[in-house]
Amino acid sequence: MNRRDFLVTGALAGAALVAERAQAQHAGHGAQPGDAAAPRERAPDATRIEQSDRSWVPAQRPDRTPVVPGGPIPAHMPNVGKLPWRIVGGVKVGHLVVEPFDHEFAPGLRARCWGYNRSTPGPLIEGVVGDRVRVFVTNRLPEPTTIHWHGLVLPNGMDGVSGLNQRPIPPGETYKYELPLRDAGTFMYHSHHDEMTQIALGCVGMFVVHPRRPIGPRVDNDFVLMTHEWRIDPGTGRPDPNEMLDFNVFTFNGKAFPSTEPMLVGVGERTRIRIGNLSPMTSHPIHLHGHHFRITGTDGGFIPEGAQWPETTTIVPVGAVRVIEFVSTEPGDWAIHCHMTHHVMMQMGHDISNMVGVDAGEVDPRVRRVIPEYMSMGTTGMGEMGTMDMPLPPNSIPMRGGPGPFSYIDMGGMMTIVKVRENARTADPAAWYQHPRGAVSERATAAELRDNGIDPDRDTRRTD
Ligand SMILES: [Cu+2]
Repeated sequence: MNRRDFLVTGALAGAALVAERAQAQHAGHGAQPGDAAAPRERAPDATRIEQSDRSWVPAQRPDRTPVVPGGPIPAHMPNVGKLPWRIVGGVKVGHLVVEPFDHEFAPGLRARCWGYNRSTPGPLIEGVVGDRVRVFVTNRLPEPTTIHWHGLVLPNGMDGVSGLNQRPIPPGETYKYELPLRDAGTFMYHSHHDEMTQIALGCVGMFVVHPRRPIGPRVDNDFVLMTHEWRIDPGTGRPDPNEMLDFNVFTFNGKAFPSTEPMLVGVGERTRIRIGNLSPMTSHPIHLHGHHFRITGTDGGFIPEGAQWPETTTIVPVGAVRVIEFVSTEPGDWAIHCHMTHHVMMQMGHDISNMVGVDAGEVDPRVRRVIPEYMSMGTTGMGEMGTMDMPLPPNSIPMRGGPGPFSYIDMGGMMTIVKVRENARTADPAAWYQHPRGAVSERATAAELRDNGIDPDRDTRRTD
C-alpha cells in the first residue's frame, strides 16, 4: 500500500480509525519541540532544541589500537558490530549464521529480514594482509544459500557462486570457507544463491582488509557505511524482494535517519569513509557537506595519489565500493546523505498526488462534512509533513526526518551526520554542535535590511 492508497482507503473505508489514530498521534507529538505547532516568531536562540539526539543505539567508541604494531587503526562501522575471531593453529576462525530475524530500521519501523548473526548488514569482517581466515557459515534460512566474497582474489572454489563454484548450502548445514587475505582493500560479502530474494532481504556485509603499513597518509578515523534500499509497504512486516524500481526505505548500515549513529571526528583530523553498495537495484550519489574529499580507492584497490580527484559527491554503483578521505577544517554538524531526493524520504513520501499550488480552501470544508479529519496535503510543498499530526499506518514512520537542534530535520532515510568537534575524543557524540554567537543564519533585522539597501517588498524580478 502506498500513501495515496492509504489516504483513499483510510479516509473512505475507515474514517473512524483515522480519527482515532490522529488523536493518538496528536497526544504523542503534542509536546514535541520544533513541530508545526511551535511558535514561529521567537528569536533563533530560543528555538534551539537542547535535547540530544539519542535515537540511535550508542555504540562503543571507535578503537584506535593499531591492527598490528605500527599498522593502521581498525575500521568502525556505525550501528554494526564486528565478526569475532578465534585463533586456531594460526588461522582466524569466524562463524556466520544466516537466518531470518526482526530488524529495526528506526523506532516505529521493523521488518522480518534475512541477515548474518542477526544483523543486516552482517558484522564487519576485518583482517590484515597475510591473515588466513576460515569462516564457517551455518544456514538457518528456509532455502539454500552461499556466500560470495566480493572483490577478494581467492581460490576459485571459495568464490561462492551457487552451482558454479560450489553446491549451495542446504538449510540446517554448515559449510566452511578458507580465505587467504592477499590484498588490502575494502570488499563486501553477500549471498550468491537466489540473490534477488536474499540480497533484497538483507544478506549483505562489508569486509575490510588492512595493509600491514598504512598506504597513503595515516587516517585518524576509519568508518564503513553500507547503503541499502528496501520495499516495505506500510502495515506489512516483510521487505518485498520482488520490487524492481519503487523502493521506499533507504538505509546506511541498516538504519534510517535519525537512527543512524553519527560519525564523530576532530578538527584537523583525516577521516576515511568506505562506502559499499549492495542495494538490489540503485546506485547512490553520496554527498558530504562542508568538505572536499578525494576518492582514494574502490573494491578493486587503491588509487595512486596523483590519480585521485576532488569531489563533494560520489556515485556508488550497485556492487561497488568508493573510499573517500578528507580533512575537517570547520567544526559543526555536517550532513552526509544520498542526493537522490526520494532516498532521504520514507515510505509515505512517495507516489502522492501533486497538490503544490492547489487552493484547497473551498474543497476541504466540503470533504470534511463527510470525513471530519480530511486535510489536503502538500499544497504549499511538503517540508513540514514529517511533523504533521498525520495518521500513519502501523509499522511505518514519518515520511522523513527527525528532531534537529533548530527545528525538524526534513531528511530521513539514507542520511547521517559527520560531527566535527575540537575535542572529538571527549565530546558527547549525541550532542548537537554549539555554534558561536552570531554564526547561524537568522532573520534579518529592519536595520540590517535598511543598511544593506534590501527591500523585501520591492519587485525583485529585475535581473540587472
Ligand atoms: Cu540513493
